[in-house]
Amino acid sequence: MSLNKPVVQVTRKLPETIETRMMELFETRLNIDDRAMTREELIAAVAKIDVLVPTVTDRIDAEVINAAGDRLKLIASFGTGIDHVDLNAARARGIVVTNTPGVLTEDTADMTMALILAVSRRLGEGERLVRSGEWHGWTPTSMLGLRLHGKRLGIIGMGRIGSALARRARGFGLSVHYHNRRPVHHELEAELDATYWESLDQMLARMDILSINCPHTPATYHLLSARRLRLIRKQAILINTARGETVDQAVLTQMLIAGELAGAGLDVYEHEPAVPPQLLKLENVVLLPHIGSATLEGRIDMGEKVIINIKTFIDGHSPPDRVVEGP
Ligand code: 8YV
Repeated sequence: MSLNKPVVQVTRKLPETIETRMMELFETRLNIDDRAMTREELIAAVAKIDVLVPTVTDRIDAEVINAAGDRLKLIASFGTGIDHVDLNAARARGIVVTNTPGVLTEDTADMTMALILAVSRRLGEGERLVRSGEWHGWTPTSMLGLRLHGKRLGIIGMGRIGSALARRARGFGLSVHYHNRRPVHHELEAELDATYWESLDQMLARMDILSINCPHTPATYHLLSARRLRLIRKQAILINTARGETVDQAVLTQMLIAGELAGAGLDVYEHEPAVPPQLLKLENVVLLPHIGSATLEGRIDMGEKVIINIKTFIDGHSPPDRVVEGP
């Protein structure tokens, strides 16, 4: 593509510095009031633009992609997970797709560790108790939690975020285990002092804490199926800062209600922004509104990656964070 000022549609409000730079560089259509674009608005928009900058809240499926005009050549997504874009449909139309990997690793690992601490030490419950005015003072046996030091953490997906979590976990005295399609490089495995499990089933049955850190792909949809969830020890806790679709949420909810799992920390859900109402009533569950990467620094870094991807592409080069190659 060789366009001086491509028409770029941004679907959500981005940090101001990013929006301003995009206005300088491109013919940018911003979403100032930050209302999610409807399907009809998306379909109408893609017909007349060169670049689409969607986020996780936009479903860029085959219908949207097929409504694109010939000039739409790049989908530069704002975020790392790319499961909201139909990559096959983009490939078939010769549209390049990019994401923003690497810049939200530390923030998401921090939030995963925060959820591990919150669930094991009952932070949500304690905070609610104090705010309710019903706290009547210290007792030796009230609000007892799970000691982290010496426990086993099983990381499902040892990519960038999984490795960053492992580094933090070691500082808390957790022993690190992981399941991945392949073992990580032996130097990294030694640095993290991590134990590899080829069999997810076997790892699930032995851990005190499990954390999902893999992307959502067709292969990881309901990776934690009903059968696998039932392999987890009753005393264990489950943390998910990846994607809700990696877990059978209905079964997880039932297990938490029935006390077949000690607790859960969830930042993501299967049908966001819907959260199963039964979860809202449970004390042993900490629920967050998909804020794993929500730091100002992270959002600016993500925006800068989007700009670099668009700029390199319009200058005729291959953008650094290609997920789909294009023609
Ligand atoms: C982002 C995320 O905020 O990047 C991801 O994969 O899940 C989030 O942390 C979101 O995707 C922005 O579109």
